[in-house]
Amino acid sequence: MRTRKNHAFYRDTWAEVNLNAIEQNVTRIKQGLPEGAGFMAVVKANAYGHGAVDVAKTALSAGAACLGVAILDEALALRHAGVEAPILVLGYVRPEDASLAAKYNVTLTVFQHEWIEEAAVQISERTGPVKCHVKVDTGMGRIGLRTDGEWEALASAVEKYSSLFQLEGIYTHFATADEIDDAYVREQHRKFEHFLTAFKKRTGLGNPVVHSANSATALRYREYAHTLVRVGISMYGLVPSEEIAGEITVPLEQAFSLHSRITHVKQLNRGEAVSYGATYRASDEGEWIGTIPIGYADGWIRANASGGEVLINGERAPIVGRICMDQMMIRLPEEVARGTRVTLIGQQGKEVISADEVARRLDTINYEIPCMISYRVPRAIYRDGHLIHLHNEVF
Ligand code: PMH
Repeated sequence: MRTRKNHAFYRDTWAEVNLNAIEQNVTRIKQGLPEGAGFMAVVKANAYGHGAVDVAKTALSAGAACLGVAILDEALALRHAGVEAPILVLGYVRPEDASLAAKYNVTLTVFQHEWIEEAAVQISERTGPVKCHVKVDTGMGRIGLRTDGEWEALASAVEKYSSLFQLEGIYTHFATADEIDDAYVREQHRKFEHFLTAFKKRTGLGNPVVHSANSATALRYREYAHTLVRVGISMYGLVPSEEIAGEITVPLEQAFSLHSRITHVKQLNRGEAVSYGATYRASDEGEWIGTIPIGYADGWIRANASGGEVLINGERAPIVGRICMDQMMIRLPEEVARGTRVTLIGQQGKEVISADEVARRLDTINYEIPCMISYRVPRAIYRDGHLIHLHNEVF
């Protein structure tokens, strides 16, 4: 079972990930950074749905210095795949799991002095110290310390167990870097500078790792690059928001596309219905309807039916009727052969359906689109036009 898993798929729906696009995006974003600023490739959530191991390796070979993930499990998966680069867990890790982080040389985010006390019991001189970055909440309101008192308490706890915790860096996260108005970002930066000064003074670290920039910040506020930028969405070729899309001068190429094939074609009489609820009725005599094997269990949620289109033979075709768990229907301009390729996200000829278009349709942000395409859709990983890996989590 084990050897077979992941290497093949037996359905006509798949996602393609173009590693050359990711490589190029990393290179281009890096070119815009100030001299000496490093690049953290944010590969949490299976690299925003693209496949964490391949994206991580590609980003590292394109010049990324380190990786960011959300949870310890994601860091361990990368280690098990042979990735040796520094990895920072951006989210909370349970103190009882700190020893595992130490063992696998995974850097943790710290911001609570009690956490240090609890984790200290779990880490031994044998596992070695766990590397830590201090997280400061300067206005995101998610995780991080907020006051001088909280910083002092954390610093004291770390000093008390100096053989168990190795403070390497300090960081924060911006809440509004993808909006035109910069007032809130400037305010967050000012607060961060305050903690940065206190951090340097207290730790005596001459050259700490300092970072605050997500994609929007890295692309729009060069002066906030510090020693490292943490780039997710734009590495995948997507703009952080529609609001600032016009400001972004770095050319980005979308790496993710989603495809399927026609499994069944039929002609309906006027008034005949399609799918649950029989909500769609053929308005013309002899309307051609195609069935595609993708549905809401694939993350292709039902809301895609309202106003949604796909590409077939280089043309747009509307989704008709309700989207089912595993299948949906489209109206075809003419009869097409079973097996004809359908593109749900991506390009066919001159037509493109971008992740941004799907996000607008679903009234959400582009980040959600590749993330929501579920485990059931195999990821076909391409480099230089060749399929190099296939990830099928089902079989
Ligand atoms: N750093 C942290 C702490 C993050 O949470 C994220 C993204 C990034 C960097 C990368 O941001 P980018 O993709 O805009 O470049 N985190 C999230 C999130 O929690 N929800 O959406 C994006």
